[in-house]
Amino acid sequence: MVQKLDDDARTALLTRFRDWTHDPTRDAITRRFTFDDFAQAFGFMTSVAIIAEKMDHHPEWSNVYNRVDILLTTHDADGLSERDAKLAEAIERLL
Ligand code: HBI
Repeated sequence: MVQKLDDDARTALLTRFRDWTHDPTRDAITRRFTFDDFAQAFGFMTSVAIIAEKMDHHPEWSNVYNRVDILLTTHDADGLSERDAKLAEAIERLL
């Protein structure tokens, strides 16, 4: 069973992922990605989708033209877990 991060681990995650915003109501991290056009945005989403499937950990996200808004949280833990850090790390590597 995946465990929710304790306060120290959460602080460390929020420090590491400075470009993401903590959503305390969901205990999640969110970030907006903006691309040159829809094709670039959708290509990014395709890459993230493949990574998410491999990790069996999936984002909550929305896309409007060249913008992709991603929210990461672990439903099974009802908050942030190490899986969210791993997926955020993998997403940042795509940039
Ligand atoms: N993705 N964000 C997120 N949180 C989960 O708890 C989660 C998931 N993807 C798949 C998954 N859990 C499976 O392990 C469970 O649906 C069985």
